[in-house]
Amino acid sequence: MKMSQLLIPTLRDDPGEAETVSHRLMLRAGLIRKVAAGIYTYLPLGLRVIRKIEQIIREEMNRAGAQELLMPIASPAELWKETARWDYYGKELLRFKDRHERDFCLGPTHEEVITDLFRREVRSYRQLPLNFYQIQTKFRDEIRPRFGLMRGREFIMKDAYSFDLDEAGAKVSYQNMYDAYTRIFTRCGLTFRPVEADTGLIGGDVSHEFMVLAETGEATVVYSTEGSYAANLERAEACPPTEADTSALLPLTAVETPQRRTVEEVTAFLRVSSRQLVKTLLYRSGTESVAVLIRGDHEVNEVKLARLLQVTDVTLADPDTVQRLTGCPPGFAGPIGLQQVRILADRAVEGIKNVVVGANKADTHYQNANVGRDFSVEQFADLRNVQAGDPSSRGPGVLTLAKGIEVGQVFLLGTKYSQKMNATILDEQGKERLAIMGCYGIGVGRTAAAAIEQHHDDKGIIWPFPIAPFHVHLLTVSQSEKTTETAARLYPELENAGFEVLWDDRPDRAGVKFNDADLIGIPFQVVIGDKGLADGIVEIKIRKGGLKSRIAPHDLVDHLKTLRLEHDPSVR
Ligand code: 9G3
Repeated sequence: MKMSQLLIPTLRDDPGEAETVSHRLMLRAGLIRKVAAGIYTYLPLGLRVIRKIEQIIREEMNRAGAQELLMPIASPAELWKETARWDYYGKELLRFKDRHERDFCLGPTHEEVITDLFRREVRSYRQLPLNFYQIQTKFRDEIRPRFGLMRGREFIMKDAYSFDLDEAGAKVSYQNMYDAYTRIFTRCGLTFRPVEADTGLIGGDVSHEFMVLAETGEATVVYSTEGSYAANLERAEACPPTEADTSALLPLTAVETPQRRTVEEVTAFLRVSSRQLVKTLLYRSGTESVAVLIRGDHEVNEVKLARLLQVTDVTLADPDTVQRLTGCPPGFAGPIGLQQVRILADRAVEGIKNVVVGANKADTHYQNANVGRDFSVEQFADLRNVQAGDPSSRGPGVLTLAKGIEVGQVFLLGTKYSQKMNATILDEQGKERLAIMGCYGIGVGRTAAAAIEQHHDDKGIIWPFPIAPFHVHLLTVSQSEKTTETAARLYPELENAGFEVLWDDRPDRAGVKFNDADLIGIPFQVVIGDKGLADGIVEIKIRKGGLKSRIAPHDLVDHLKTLRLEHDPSVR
């Protein structure tokens, strides 16, 4: 392809709106352009990357025995009402009416639509297992779309849904997808880690997220320094404390703490460690309020709390609610004498003695408060985020925290959807059974963005060979006949040898072309100019590492074939 004939609007300067490397480089390299918040056009170069990733996904999904179909983007409300998700999701679900005033949404995911297809078309256990996938544009009206393709409102997702007769079969389907995802992200050149994830209230208990380790990731990955335990922060289990405090119980004393509300303010004022303070946080879940006790140096994990309470989400109580429940403004709530609410506590609170707590009175705290003597706790549970250095709850080692980008997630759904939608199949005895489902997603644009986060330098993108928009960037740095003729001869030779070639035939200065080539990040650059040709050579530069070599034009194709063996795992 000639660069003069492709729209590749590279930008020299940093676009102000971009906060992450991948967003910045996707705009600068002319891969994408914004149309509206979280909504982008894929320009020719960006689309080639997307298509490469899609092709890898297709190959591996087909290899895994999944079959491709394509469901509509418009989803009728009736199906979403069957699972109660029409009402469950708020504004994130983009709704519209057709000319007959019938309700629809733009599909944010397709559990309902595929389950409807399954219950209409599949009858017998003999047809199972089944796994359907599609690669399709989804819409979610995110409050805060950002980071370009990383968190868009409109985005391309590969979603897959498996159907099995029993749990054992569903587990095989799940493992099969887990393995396919491992192959997909490996082929895309990513350094990633599958981690245990929370399923929310989806039912079943198995889910993994595929996390690409990157500083700009919005997710927190927790893994053990030894052993194989890895989970996301929502899920990662805290070890209950092993040694109990054996201090003697001291007498409870009320102390004035004027205007000291936060852990920092109170502990500095009272000269105690934040580990000796127990925070009392009031949460609302549906119609109920609960108090959560947590050590001063810990943070409540709201996903764990919601799971314990068996609700979909919890929110911190507003100041008015705090005042109503405790009789004091926020910052001074405590468990002593607290009525009306259940008191839950994190396990780390169980064994500590003589702690500081709020006194349910403005500007007052208690010192030397003790569980059992001064207040009681209805239930102790793991309700906190783990911290770096905590012992692993499974196996040896201590926990390390890192940032990650979630590029894929696999779920064992069980019968959550098949039950609500009555998707049954006949078993060997002719009895109706609910199908056991799994669902599996990959963010295609996010995978491209994650690849850039992992593979770039200060000059631009360094594409992993398998997802690069082109393999060879031919740069002619003079307009002479000799240079043009050489390029025109090498171009088809390279294409015939299986290389995808982008020829920068623009009448620009060499410097501009070099900068654009580094920015766009095609793995092999070939520079053809009068000076080199006079010496009988063209120059090769490998984008990754910047290694340059000089080679006779007639040896170019063979030389690049050899280099490809090193850079393209698919030809090994
Ligand atoms: C919605 C809206 C947003 C959503 C969902 C539904 C997330 C929703 C979870 C999933 C689960 C799996 C199939 C592929 C793999 C992931 N955000 N989820 O269900 F209506 Cl507005 O999408 N779906």
